[in-house]
Amino acid sequence: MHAFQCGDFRFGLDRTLVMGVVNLTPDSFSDGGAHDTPAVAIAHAELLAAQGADIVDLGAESTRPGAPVLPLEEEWSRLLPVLRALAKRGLAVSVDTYKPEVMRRALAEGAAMINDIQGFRLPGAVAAVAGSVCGLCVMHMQHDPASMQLAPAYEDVVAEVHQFLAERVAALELAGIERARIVLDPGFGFGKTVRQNYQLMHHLDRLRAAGLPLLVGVSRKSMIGAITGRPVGERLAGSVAAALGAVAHGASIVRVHDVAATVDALKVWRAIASPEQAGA
Ligand code: HH2
Repeated sequence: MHAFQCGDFRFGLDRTLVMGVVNLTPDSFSDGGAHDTPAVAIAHAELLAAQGADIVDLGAESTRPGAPVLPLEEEWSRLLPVLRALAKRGLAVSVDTYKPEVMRRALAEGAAMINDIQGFRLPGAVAAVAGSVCGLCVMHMQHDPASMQLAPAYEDVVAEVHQFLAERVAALELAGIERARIVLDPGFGFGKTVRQNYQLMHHLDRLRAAGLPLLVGVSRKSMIGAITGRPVGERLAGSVAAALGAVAHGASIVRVHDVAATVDALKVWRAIASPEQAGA
C-alpha cells in the first residue's frame, strides 16, 4: 500500500488521513483570533491530535482572499513557540508557508511537513525542502491571495490544475525529491469560482493521474456557504459532507477545522466500505 513520507512519520494511505488546521492569525476567515497566544494554540493543536488528527497544520499568515502579506519575521515569531512545543511533544506538524526562509527555519525546528499554497514556486522554495525528508503539499492557486478571486478564468479548470501540478512534481523530482514525500492539492477557493470548485471536486479522480495522493481542504469555505446559504460558523454539516465527497472521489488527506466530527464521519464511512472490520 502506498505511504506518505512526512519527516520522521510514514503514514499508510489505506485509510484517510486527517490534517487539523490551527491558524495562528488574527484574521483567518473562520478561526482568526481564536488561538492568538501560543498557549491557546498549543492546547488547541493537542486537542485536535487527541481527536484523531494525524497531522496539525500551523498557519501564521491568512490566505483568505485579499489578505495582506505578512512580513517574514512576524510570521516566524507567531510560528516558532507553537511549532517548537508541538514538535517536542512528538506531533506531526505541518507548516503552511510559501516563504523559503520560513520553510528552512521550520524544518530546523522539527516540522514534518511543508504545506505551500504557491506549490513551491518562489525562488529557493524547492531548495529549502530538497535536503530534508519532510512531506510536501503542492497546492494550485491562480494568481495570489490579493487578486485570485477577482476574475478566476480557465478554459478547462481540471486540465489546467492537473497540468500545473504535474509540472510542479516534475520540478520537485528534478531536485531529487522522492515522490513518496509529495501530496497534491487542487487548492479549493484559491482562484476558483464556486462552480469551478465543484467541477474540480467532481473530477478529483482525474487529478490522481499523476499517481500521487490528493489532499483536499474545503472546511468551512465559501463553496460550502454558497450551497447551504450558511455563514462561516454554521458550515459543519456541509464541510463534513464535502470531506466525505472528497474521499469518495479519491482524496487521501482531508484538511479540516472540525477534527472530531470529521473523524467520526470517516469511521462510519470506513465501516460501510469494509463491514468485515466493523466489529461483531
Ligand atoms: N486552505 C487554506 C489555507 N491553506 N492549504 C492547503 N494545502 N489547502 C487548502 O485548501 C488551504 C491551505 C485556507 O483556509 P484557512 O487556513 O482556514 O484560512 P486562512 O487562509 O484565512 O487562514
